[in-house]
Amino acid sequence: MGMPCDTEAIRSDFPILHQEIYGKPLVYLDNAATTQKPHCVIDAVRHYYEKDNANIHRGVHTLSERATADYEAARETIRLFFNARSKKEVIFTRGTTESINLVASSWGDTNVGKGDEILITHMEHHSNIVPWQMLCERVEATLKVVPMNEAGEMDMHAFETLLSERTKLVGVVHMSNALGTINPIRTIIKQAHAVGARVLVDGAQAAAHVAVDVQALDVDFYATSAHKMYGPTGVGVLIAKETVLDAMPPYQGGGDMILTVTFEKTQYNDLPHKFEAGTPNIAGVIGFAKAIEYINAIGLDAIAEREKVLLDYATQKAVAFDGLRQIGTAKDKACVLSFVMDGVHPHDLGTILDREGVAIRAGHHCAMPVMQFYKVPATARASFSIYNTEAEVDALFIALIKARDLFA
Ligand code: 7TS
Repeated sequence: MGMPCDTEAIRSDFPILHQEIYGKPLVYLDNAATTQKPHCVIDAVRHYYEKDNANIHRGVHTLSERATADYEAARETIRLFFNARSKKEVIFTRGTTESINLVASSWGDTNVGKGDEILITHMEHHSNIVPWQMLCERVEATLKVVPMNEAGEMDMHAFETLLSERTKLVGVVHMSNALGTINPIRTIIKQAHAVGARVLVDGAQAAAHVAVDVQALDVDFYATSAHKMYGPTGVGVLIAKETVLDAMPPYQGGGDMILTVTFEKTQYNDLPHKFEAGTPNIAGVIGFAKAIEYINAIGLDAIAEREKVLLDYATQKAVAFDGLRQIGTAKDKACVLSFVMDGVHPHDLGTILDREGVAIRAGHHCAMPVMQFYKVPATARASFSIYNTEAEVDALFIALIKARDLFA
Protein backbone atom coordinates (compact mmCIF):
# COMPACT_ATOMS: atom_id res chain seq x y z
CA MET A 1 0.00 0.00 0.00
CA GLY A 2 1.49 3.31 -1.06
CA MET A 3 0.54 6.85 -0.13
CA PRO A 4 -3.12 7.65 -0.78
CA CYS A 5 -3.69 9.74 -3.88
CA ASP A 6 -4.22 13.47 -3.49
CA THR A 7 -7.02 13.80 -6.04
CA GLU A 8 -7.14 17.61 -5.93
CA ALA A 9 -3.41 17.88 -6.59
CA ILE A 10 -3.71 15.36 -9.42
CA ARG A 11 -6.64 17.27 -10.95
CA SER A 12 -4.58 20.44 -10.99
CA ASP A 13 -2.06 18.62 -13.20
CA PHE A 14 -4.66 18.27 -15.99
CA PRO A 15 -5.48 21.64 -17.57
CA ILE A 16 -8.32 20.35 -19.74
CA LEU A 17 -10.45 19.31 -16.76
CA HIS A 18 -11.01 22.89 -15.66
CA GLN A 19 -13.66 23.98 -18.11
CA GLU A 20 -17.41 24.09 -18.49
CA ILE A 21 -19.56 22.29 -21.07
CA TYR A 22 -23.02 23.86 -21.62
CA GLY A 23 -22.37 25.89 -18.47
CA LYS A 24 -21.68 22.81 -16.33
CA PRO A 25 -18.31 21.66 -15.02
CA LEU A 26 -16.81 19.08 -17.35
CA VAL A 27 -17.07 15.56 -15.92
CA TYR A 28 -14.77 13.47 -18.09
CA LEU A 29 -15.71 9.80 -17.85
CA ASP A 30 -14.45 8.57 -21.23
CA ASN A 31 -11.01 7.54 -20.06
CA ALA A 32 -11.12 4.11 -21.69
CA ALA A 33 -11.30 5.87 -25.06
CA THR A 34 -8.42 8.16 -24.19
CA THR A 35 -7.17 9.74 -20.99
CA GLN A 36 -6.41 13.41 -20.59
CA LYS A 37 -2.83 14.66 -20.51
CA PRO A 38 -1.01 16.25 -17.57
CA HIS A 39 1.02 19.48 -17.88
CA CYS A 40 4.31 17.57 -17.76
CA VAL A 41 3.42 15.59 -20.91
CA ILE A 42 2.17 18.65 -22.78
CA ASP A 43 5.29 20.56 -21.73
CA ALA A 44 7.62 17.75 -22.80
CA VAL A 45 6.11 17.69 -26.28
CA ARG A 46 6.21 21.47 -26.49
CA HIS A 47 9.80 21.62 -25.21
CA TYR A 48 10.85 19.06 -27.82
CA TYR A 49 9.39 21.10 -30.68
CA GLU A 50 10.65 24.41 -29.28
CA LYS A 51 14.21 23.33 -28.46
CA ASP A 52 15.23 19.95 -29.82
CA ASN A 53 13.25 19.09 -32.96
CA ALA A 54 15.33 17.19 -35.52
CA ASN A 55 15.26 13.80 -37.15
CA ILE A 56 16.81 10.96 -35.17
CA HIS A 57 19.51 8.35 -35.80
CA ARG A 58 20.85 10.20 -38.84
CA GLY A 59 21.97 13.75 -38.15
CA VAL A 60 25.45 14.65 -36.98
CA HIS A 61 24.34 18.02 -35.66
CA THR A 62 23.51 18.88 -32.07
CA LEU A 63 19.73 18.98 -32.35
CA SER A 64 19.66 15.56 -33.98
CA GLU A 65 21.91 14.18 -31.27
CA ARG A 66 19.64 15.61 -28.59
CA ALA A 67 16.49 14.29 -30.25
CA THR A 68 18.08 10.85 -30.65
CA ALA A 69 19.24 10.80 -27.03
CA ASP A 70 15.79 11.78 -25.76
CA TYR A 71 14.06 9.22 -27.99
CA GLU A 72 16.36 6.42 -26.83
CA ALA A 73 16.12 7.54 -23.19
CA ALA A 74 12.35 7.25 -23.55
CA ARG A 75 12.80 3.68 -24.72
CA GLU A 76 14.72 2.93 -21.52
CA THR A 77 11.97 4.50 -19.36
CA ILE A 78 9.40 2.32 -21.08
CA ARG A 79 11.61 -0.78 -20.85
CA LEU A 80 11.91 -0.30 -17.10
CA PHE A 81 8.17 0.28 -16.65
CA PHE A 82 7.32 -3.06 -18.27
CA ASN A 83 10.54 -4.76 -17.08
CA ALA A 84 11.57 -5.89 -20.56
CA ARG A 85 15.00 -7.58 -20.68
CA SER A 86 16.56 -4.99 -22.96
CA LYS A 87 15.74 -2.04 -25.17
CA LYS A 88 15.85 -4.43 -28.13
CA GLU A 89 12.51 -5.74 -26.90
CA VAL A 90 10.81 -2.32 -26.98
CA ILE A 91 9.40 -1.49 -30.41
CA PHE A 92 7.66 1.85 -30.86
CA THR A 93 4.51 1.74 -32.98
CA ARG A 94 1.48 3.92 -33.65
CA GLY A 95 -0.34 2.15 -30.84
CA THR A 96 -1.96 -1.13 -29.84
CA THR A 97 -3.61 -1.57 -33.23
CA GLU A 98 -0.36 -1.31 -35.13
CA SER A 99 1.46 -3.49 -32.58
CA ILE A 100 -1.04 -6.31 -33.10
CA ASN A 101 -1.01 -5.91 -36.89
CA LEU A 102 2.79 -6.07 -36.81
CA VAL A 103 2.68 -9.41 -34.99
CA ALA A 104 -0.14 -10.83 -37.12
CA SER A 105 1.73 -9.94 -40.32
CA SER A 106 5.36 -10.54 -39.50
CA TRP A 107 5.16 -13.34 -36.94
CA GLY A 108 1.88 -14.73 -38.25
CA ASP A 109 2.90 -15.07 -41.89
CA THR A 110 6.08 -16.95 -40.94
CA ASN A 111 4.74 -19.13 -38.13
CA VAL A 112 1.12 -19.93 -38.90
CA GLY A 113 0.03 -22.21 -41.71
CA LYS A 114 -2.80 -24.26 -43.09
CA GLY A 115 -4.73 -26.13 -40.40
CA ASP A 116 -3.16 -24.15 -37.52
CA GLU A 117 -5.33 -22.32 -35.02
CA ILE A 118 -5.36 -18.87 -33.45
CA LEU A 119 -7.29 -18.70 -30.21
CA ILE A 120 -8.83 -15.44 -29.01
CA THR A 121 -11.61 -14.63 -26.52
CA HIS A 122 -15.18 -13.45 -26.96
CA MET A 123 -14.38 -10.10 -25.32
CA GLU A 124 -11.64 -8.88 -27.68
CA HIS A 125 -11.54 -5.40 -29.15
CA HIS A 126 -11.80 -5.46 -32.96
CA SER A 127 -8.08 -4.72 -33.15
CA ASN A 128 -7.39 -8.11 -31.56
CA ILE A 129 -9.88 -9.89 -33.82
CA VAL A 130 -9.60 -8.54 -37.35
CA PRO A 131 -5.80 -8.84 -37.83
CA TRP A 132 -6.09 -12.55 -36.86
CA GLN A 133 -9.03 -13.06 -39.19
CA MET A 134 -6.99 -11.50 -41.98
CA LEU A 135 -4.05 -13.76 -41.13
CA CYS A 136 -6.24 -16.88 -41.02
CA GLU A 137 -7.63 -15.99 -44.42
CA ARG A 138 -4.13 -15.54 -45.90
CA VAL A 139 -2.68 -18.78 -44.56
CA GLU A 140 -5.83 -20.93 -44.29
CA ALA A 141 -5.67 -21.19 -40.53
CA THR A 142 -8.70 -21.25 -38.21
CA LEU A 143 -9.78 -18.63 -35.70
CA LYS A 144 -11.22 -20.13 -32.50
CA VAL A 145 -13.02 -18.19 -29.79
CA VAL A 146 -13.04 -18.83 -26.03
CA PRO A 147 -16.54 -18.20 -24.70
CA MET A 148 -17.39 -16.08 -21.66
CA ASN A 149 -20.04 -16.25 -18.97
CA GLU A 150 -22.87 -13.81 -18.19
CA ALA A 151 -20.61 -11.81 -15.86
CA GLY A 152 -18.17 -11.25 -18.72
CA GLU A 153 -15.50 -13.62 -17.44
CA MET A 154 -13.52 -15.89 -19.71
CA ASP A 155 -14.52 -19.56 -19.51
CA MET A 156 -11.21 -21.05 -18.37
CA HIS A 157 -12.46 -24.61 -18.67
CA ALA A 158 -13.41 -24.02 -22.31
CA PHE A 159 -10.04 -22.36 -22.82
CA GLU A 160 -8.23 -25.50 -21.69
CA THR A 161 -10.42 -27.61 -23.95
CA LEU A 162 -9.82 -25.39 -26.98
CA LEU A 163 -6.05 -25.28 -26.49
CA SER A 164 -4.22 -27.93 -28.47
CA GLU A 165 -1.03 -28.64 -30.37
CA ARG A 166 -2.71 -26.90 -33.31
CA THR A 167 -2.89 -23.62 -31.36
CA LYS A 168 -0.10 -21.37 -32.60
CA LEU A 169 -1.06 -18.23 -30.75
CA VAL A 170 -3.43 -17.11 -28.01
CA GLY A 171 -4.56 -13.49 -28.27
CA VAL A 172 -6.15 -12.15 -25.12
CA VAL A 173 -7.15 -8.76 -23.81
CA HIS A 174 -5.62 -7.99 -20.41
CA MET A 175 -8.49 -5.67 -19.45
CA SER A 176 -11.66 -5.48 -21.53
CA ASN A 177 -12.62 -1.98 -22.68
CA ALA A 178 -16.31 -2.91 -23.00
CA LEU A 179 -16.67 -4.78 -19.69
CA GLY A 180 -13.75 -3.88 -17.46
CA THR A 181 -12.92 -7.57 -16.95
CA ILE A 182 -9.32 -8.31 -16.01
CA ASN A 183 -8.29 -11.65 -17.45
CA PRO A 184 -6.01 -14.11 -15.61
CA ILE A 185 -3.18 -13.67 -18.10
CA ARG A 186 -0.53 -15.38 -15.94
CA THR A 187 -2.50 -18.65 -16.01
CA ILE A 188 -3.42 -18.21 -19.67
CA ILE A 189 0.24 -17.73 -20.64
CA LYS A 190 1.36 -20.79 -18.65
CA GLN A 191 -1.29 -23.01 -20.20
CA ALA A 192 -0.67 -21.70 -23.71
CA HIS A 193 3.07 -22.27 -23.39
CA ALA A 194 2.42 -25.81 -22.22
CA VAL A 195 1.06 -26.63 -25.71
CA GLY A 196 3.77 -24.61 -27.45
CA ALA A 197 1.59 -21.61 -28.35
CA ARG A 198 2.77 -18.01 -28.23
CA VAL A 199 0.68 -15.41 -26.39
CA LEU A 200 -0.14 -11.86 -27.38
CA VAL A 201 -1.69 -9.74 -24.63
CA ASP A 202 -3.65 -6.65 -25.64
CA GLY A 203 -2.73 -4.25 -22.88
CA ALA A 204 -4.42 -1.14 -24.31
CA GLN A 205 -6.65 -0.74 -21.27
CA ALA A 206 -4.67 -2.49 -18.58
CA ALA A 207 -1.34 -0.69 -18.74
CA ALA A 208 -2.58 2.45 -16.95
CA HIS A 209 -4.25 0.49 -14.17
CA VAL A 210 -2.35 -2.76 -13.55
CA ALA A 211 1.38 -3.28 -13.05
CA VAL A 212 2.85 -5.35 -15.88
CA ASP A 213 6.12 -7.27 -15.63
CA VAL A 214 6.68 -8.95 -18.97
CA GLN A 215 9.47 -11.17 -17.61
CA ALA A 216 7.48 -12.40 -14.61
CA LEU A 217 4.52 -13.04 -16.94
CA ASP A 218 6.80 -14.65 -19.53
CA VAL A 219 4.53 -13.06 -22.16
CA ASP A 220 5.66 -13.28 -25.79
CA PHE A 221 4.00 -10.08 -27.04
CA TYR A 222 2.52 -7.23 -25.00
CA ALA A 223 0.87 -4.36 -26.89
CA THR A 224 -0.32 -1.02 -25.58
CA SER A 225 -1.03 2.63 -26.47
CA ALA A 226 0.37 5.77 -24.84
CA HIS A 227 -2.84 7.76 -25.16
CA LYS A 228 -4.71 5.64 -22.61
CA MET A 229 -1.85 6.18 -20.15
CA TYR A 230 -1.88 10.02 -20.05
CA GLY A 231 0.44 10.15 -23.07
CA PRO A 232 0.03 11.46 -26.63
CA THR A 233 -2.08 9.83 -29.34
CA GLY A 234 -0.53 8.03 -32.29
CA VAL A 235 2.18 6.28 -30.33
CA GLY A 236 2.42 2.99 -28.50
CA VAL A 237 4.64 0.04 -28.00
CA LEU A 238 5.08 -3.63 -28.74
CA ILE A 239 7.14 -5.40 -26.11
CA ALA A 240 8.27 -8.80 -27.30
CA LYS A 241 10.92 -11.41 -26.57
CA GLU A 242 14.19 -10.72 -28.36
CA THR A 243 14.51 -14.33 -29.51
CA VAL A 244 11.06 -14.15 -31.11
CA LEU A 245 11.64 -10.73 -32.70
CA ASP A 246 15.02 -11.83 -34.06
CA ALA A 247 13.39 -14.62 -36.03
CA MET A 248 10.67 -12.34 -37.45
CA PRO A 249 11.00 -10.57 -40.81
CA PRO A 250 10.54 -6.78 -40.92
CA TYR A 251 6.96 -5.50 -40.93
CA GLN A 252 7.60 -2.46 -43.11
CA GLY A 253 10.56 -1.53 -45.25
CA GLY A 254 12.12 1.92 -45.38
CA GLY A 255 14.58 4.20 -43.67
CA ASP A 256 16.10 3.39 -40.28
CA MET A 257 15.29 -0.32 -40.50
CA ILE A 258 18.30 -1.11 -42.70
CA LEU A 259 22.08 -1.34 -42.34
CA THR A 260 22.92 -1.41 -46.06
CA VAL A 261 20.83 -1.31 -49.21
CA THR A 262 21.74 -2.21 -52.76
CA PHE A 263 19.26 -3.01 -55.51
CA GLU A 264 20.26 -6.64 -55.16
CA LYS A 265 20.09 -7.05 -51.40
CA THR A 266 19.20 -5.21 -48.22
CA GLN A 267 20.72 -5.98 -44.85
CA TYR A 268 18.29 -5.25 -42.05
CA ASN A 269 19.14 -3.21 -38.99
CA ASP A 270 19.42 -4.69 -35.49
CA LEU A 271 16.58 -4.74 -33.00
CA PRO A 272 14.63 -2.68 -32.17
CA HIS A 273 15.25 -0.58 -35.30
CA LYS A 274 14.41 -3.44 -37.65
CA PHE A 275 10.77 -2.83 -36.78
CA GLU A 276 10.79 0.97 -36.81
CA ALA A 277 10.83 1.94 -40.49
CA GLY A 278 10.60 5.64 -41.28
CA THR A 279 10.62 8.72 -39.09
CA PRO A 280 8.76 7.79 -35.92
CA ASN A 281 6.54 9.92 -33.70
CA ILE A 282 9.54 11.37 -31.87
CA ALA A 283 7.61 13.95 -29.85
CA GLY A 284 5.00 11.33 -29.06
CA VAL A 285 7.59 8.89 -27.75
CA ILE A 286 9.12 11.61 -25.57
CA GLY A 287 5.65 12.49 -24.26
CA PHE A 288 4.94 8.80 -23.66
CA ALA A 289 8.02 8.50 -21.43
CA LYS A 290 6.94 11.61 -19.51
CA ALA A 291 3.50 10.05 -18.98
CA ILE A 292 5.17 6.91 -17.59
CA GLU A 293 7.22 9.07 -15.24
CA TYR A 294 3.98 10.71 -14.14
CA ILE A 295 2.40 7.31 -13.42
CA ASN A 296 5.54 6.21 -11.57
CA ALA A 297 5.50 9.33 -9.41
CA ILE A 298 1.99 8.50 -8.16
CA GLY A 299 2.62 4.76 -8.18
CA LEU A 300 0.53 2.12 -9.93
CA ASP A 301 -0.44 0.52 -6.60
CA ALA A 302 -1.83 3.81 -5.31
CA ILE A 303 -3.59 4.38 -8.65
CA ALA A 304 -5.19 0.93 -8.59
CA GLU A 305 -6.28 1.37 -4.98
CA ARG A 306 -7.88 4.75 -5.62
CA GLU A 307 -9.58 3.63 -8.84
CA LYS A 308 -11.05 0.60 -7.07
CA VAL A 309 -12.66 2.87 -4.47
CA LEU A 310 -14.16 4.95 -7.27
CA LEU A 311 -15.42 1.94 -9.24
CA ASP A 312 -16.96 0.40 -6.10
CA TYR A 313 -18.70 3.68 -5.36
CA ALA A 314 -20.11 3.91 -8.89
CA THR A 315 -21.07 0.23 -8.95
CA GLN A 316 -23.09 0.55 -5.74
CA LYS A 317 -25.00 3.43 -7.29
CA ALA A 318 -25.58 1.47 -10.48
CA VAL A 319 -26.92 -1.53 -8.58
CA ALA A 320 -29.36 0.71 -6.67
CA PHE A 321 -30.53 2.50 -9.84
CA ASP A 322 -33.97 1.42 -11.06
CA GLY A 323 -34.06 0.39 -14.72
CA LEU A 324 -30.31 0.20 -15.16
CA ARG A 325 -28.63 -3.03 -16.23
CA GLN A 326 -24.91 -3.36 -15.81
CA ILE A 327 -23.03 -5.05 -18.65
CA GLY A 328 -19.92 -6.68 -17.21
CA THR A 329 -19.87 -7.77 -13.60
CA ALA A 330 -16.68 -9.81 -13.45
CA LYS A 331 -15.20 -10.44 -10.01
CA ASP A 332 -11.90 -9.05 -11.22
CA LYS A 333 -12.57 -5.81 -13.05
CA ALA A 334 -11.36 -2.22 -13.18
CA CYS A 335 -12.47 1.28 -14.03
CA VAL A 336 -15.30 0.53 -16.46
CA LEU A 337 -19.03 0.83 -15.79
CA SER A 338 -20.92 -0.33 -18.88
CA PHE A 339 -24.70 -0.30 -18.78
CA VAL A 340 -28.01 -0.01 -20.59
CA MET A 341 -31.10 1.79 -19.35
CA ASP A 342 -34.65 0.59 -19.91
CA GLY A 343 -36.34 2.62 -22.66
CA VAL A 344 -33.39 4.89 -23.45
CA HIS A 345 -30.97 4.18 -26.28
CA PRO A 346 -27.33 4.50 -25.17
CA HIS A 347 -26.72 7.16 -27.84
CA ASP A 348 -29.57 9.27 -26.47
CA LEU A 349 -28.13 8.81 -22.99
CA GLY A 350 -24.76 10.00 -24.23
CA THR A 351 -26.28 13.12 -25.76
CA ILE A 352 -28.38 13.97 -22.71
CA LEU A 353 -25.41 13.48 -20.40
CA ASP A 354 -23.24 15.71 -22.59
CA ARG A 355 -25.73 18.55 -22.02
CA GLU A 356 -25.05 18.06 -18.30
CA GLY A 357 -21.30 18.27 -18.89
CA VAL A 358 -20.85 14.53 -18.42
CA ALA A 359 -18.72 12.86 -21.12
CA ILE A 360 -19.30 9.14 -21.51
CA ARG A 361 -19.00 6.81 -24.49
CA ALA A 362 -22.02 5.23 -26.12
CA GLY A 363 -21.68 2.56 -28.77
CA HIS A 364 -20.31 -0.90 -29.42
CA HIS A 365 -16.85 0.08 -28.14
CA CYS A 366 -15.22 -1.72 -31.07
CA ALA A 367 -16.29 -4.97 -29.42
CA MET A 368 -19.35 -5.94 -31.47
CA PRO A 369 -19.20 -9.62 -30.39
CA VAL A 370 -19.62 -8.46 -26.78
CA MET A 371 -22.78 -6.56 -27.80
CA GLN A 372 -24.03 -9.66 -29.65
CA PHE A 373 -23.41 -11.79 -26.55
CA TYR A 374 -25.54 -9.51 -24.35
CA LYS A 375 -28.08 -8.94 -27.15
CA VAL A 376 -27.76 -5.16 -26.95
CA PRO A 377 -27.05 -2.82 -29.88
CA ALA A 378 -24.73 -0.72 -27.76
CA THR A 379 -23.96 0.23 -24.19
CA ALA A 380 -23.32 3.45 -22.33
CA ARG A 381 -19.90 3.36 -20.74
CA ALA A 382 -18.47 5.48 -17.96
CA SER A 383 -14.77 4.82 -17.48
CA PHE A 384 -12.77 6.22 -14.61
CA SER A 385 -9.30 7.52 -14.12
CA ILE A 386 -7.04 8.73 -11.35
CA TYR A 387 -8.37 12.31 -11.55
CA ASN A 388 -12.07 11.45 -11.20
CA THR A 389 -13.94 12.13 -7.96
CA GLU A 390 -16.94 10.80 -6.07
CA ALA A 391 -18.65 14.12 -6.80
CA GLU A 392 -18.25 13.38 -10.51
CA VAL A 393 -19.80 9.95 -10.05
CA ASP A 394 -22.68 11.72 -8.29
CA ALA A 395 -22.98 14.09 -11.26
CA LEU A 396 -23.18 11.10 -13.59
CA PHE A 397 -26.06 9.58 -11.65
CA ILE A 398 -27.91 12.88 -11.29
CA ALA A 399 -27.70 13.22 -15.07
CA LEU A 400 -28.91 9.62 -15.47
CA ILE A 401 -31.96 10.39 -13.32
CA LYS A 402 -32.70 13.35 -15.62
CA ALA A 403 -32.45 11.08 -18.65
CA ARG A 404 -34.70 8.47 -17.09
CA ASP A 405 -37.31 11.11 -16.17
CA LEU A 406 -37.16 12.59 -19.65
CA PHE A 407 -38.02 9.26 -21.24
CA ALA A 408 -40.49 8.09 -18.57
N1 7TS B 1 -7.58 -2.93 -27.45
C1 7TS B 1 -8.40 -2.47 -26.49
C2 7TS B 1 -8.77 -3.35 -25.34
C3 7TS B 1 -8.85 -1.15 -26.56
O1 7TS B 1 -9.63 -0.68 -25.60
C4 7TS B 1 -8.46 -0.33 -27.65
C5 7TS B 1 -9.01 1.06 -27.83
C6 7TS B 1 -7.59 -0.86 -28.60
C7 7TS B 1 -7.18 -2.17 -28.47
C8 7TS B 1 -7.07 -0.06 -29.75
O2 7TS B 1 -6.19 0.90 -29.28
P1 7TS B 1 -5.61 2.02 -30.27
O3 7TS B 1 -4.90 2.95 -29.36
O4 7TS B 1 -4.70 1.32 -31.21
O5 7TS B 1 -6.80 2.62 -30.94
N2 7TS B 1 -10.25 1.26 -27.21
C9 7TS B 1 -11.08 2.31 -27.34
C10 7TS B 1 -12.25 2.46 -26.61
O6 7TS B 1 -12.63 1.68 -25.73
N3 7TS B 1 -12.86 3.60 -26.98
O7 7TS B 1 -12.14 4.19 -27.92
C11 7TS B 1 -11.02 3.40 -28.16
